Amino acid sequence: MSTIAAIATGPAAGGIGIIRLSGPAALTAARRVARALPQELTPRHAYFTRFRDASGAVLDEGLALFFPGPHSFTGEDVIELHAHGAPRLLSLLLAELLREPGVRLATPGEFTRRAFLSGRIELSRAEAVAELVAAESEAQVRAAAAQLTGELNARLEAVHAPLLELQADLEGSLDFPEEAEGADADAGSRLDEALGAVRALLADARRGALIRRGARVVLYGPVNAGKSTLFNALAGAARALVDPEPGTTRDTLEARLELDGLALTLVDTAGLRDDAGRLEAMGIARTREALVGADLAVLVLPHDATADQRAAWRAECDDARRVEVWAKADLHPPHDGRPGVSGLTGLGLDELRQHLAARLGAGEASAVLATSERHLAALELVEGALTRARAALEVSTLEVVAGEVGLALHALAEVTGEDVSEALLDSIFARFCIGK
Ligand SMILES: Nc1nc2c(ncn2[C@@H]2O[C@H](COP(=O)(O)OP(=O)(O)O)[C@@H](O)[C@H]2O)c(=O)[nH]1
Ligand SMILES: [Mg+2]
Repeated sequence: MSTIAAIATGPAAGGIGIIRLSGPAALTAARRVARALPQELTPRHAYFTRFRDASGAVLDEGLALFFPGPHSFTGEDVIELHAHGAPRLLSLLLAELLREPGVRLATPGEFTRRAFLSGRIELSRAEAVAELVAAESEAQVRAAAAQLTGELNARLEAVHAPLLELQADLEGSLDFPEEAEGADADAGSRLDEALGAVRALLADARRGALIRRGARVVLYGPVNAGKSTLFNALAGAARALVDPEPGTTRDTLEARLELDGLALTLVDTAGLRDDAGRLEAMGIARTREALVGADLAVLVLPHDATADQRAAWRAECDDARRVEVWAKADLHPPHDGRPGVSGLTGLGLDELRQHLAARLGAGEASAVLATSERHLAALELVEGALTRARAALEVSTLEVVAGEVGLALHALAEVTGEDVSEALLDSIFARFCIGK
């Protein structure tokens, strides 16, 4: 097994810069630059030491820590050298370490990959490290932390273990129909229970995926309703042009904001109208595209909208993803239960923010699972297989039921990493940065 080395801290200058080494040659390599380290090192003890180049000239002073395997992050001997966070200094030290035979530069995520391969952490926790490092919003941090502490794994195991037992019982019934008579009698209720747990997981996972990539909220409605004014007010900057002339907005405009810790992309769109000119019609086509990809669409209504008009605008986006607000509430107080907002005066904006946050499940971030598209796809496979197993129990043979349960177990094992291919590992760890 080769020894790997990398700068573990970010590429910019900072107070502290850390170089990490993992593998059998970690300690001998570290001694090339930290020559004064004692012969016997106390594990996890911080040694103050000088760092020198090959000629013996002092480059810096800092700390060296030794984490002997198997009780280290990777399960191998790990050394951390804490120097000052000067990028050029760190690359000089790293170059010196790489001169040690058997030591090479780590590939992206290789430390975490070794931690997974040595059984120190489960795959979902390894992925959580990547999520945490890439987190851009508070919700992403909290969700990644929950995954890091093994919450996802615990919930997967709660589905996996009973299913494994069920499969054993089903196969027992198949192999020895006489002895195992009735072993599958409660298969229906056991499948229902597993299905319930998987569906709950899936719901949280979908919300987790939303947090991960950030939600898209699209403002839409007729021309001149006040969408761009509302967009600017929510974005906190005069990003979109606002004008009494109808059809001012043609391109879709995006602004990034954080709502209750949830990363959010707000999209302003060209207003809907029938008699639009050529350019404006192209803008309206973009509005429709934006609506397709929206997690939530805010229909901005003018006070004088007719029932027919409202029905037509509503038809642009399904009910489940739509929120309706009355615009220009400073001029025209809302006349049904729907909230009124004014981008101009700020009236009703806090309520709108709260409403959007609640609809998107922000704030509940701590209960959310930081799941990737990969988890989501695997959980959908599990749900599909269990649903088919449940149906097969009524109309088909036990072989078919057992087959579907087997598929579900296989998909679950892929999430936990029990049963995972090299190629999948490559694609997962490719998302890491070097040094993690
Ligand atoms: N009084 C008032 N006027 C507004 C409000 N929002 C927009 N307007 C005005 O309505 C016109 C159209 O606004 P705009 O934001 O461009 O609407 P859009 O076409 O839906 O993007 C502009 O003259 C705005 O100043 C509001 O909340 N109150
Ligand atoms: Mg506009």
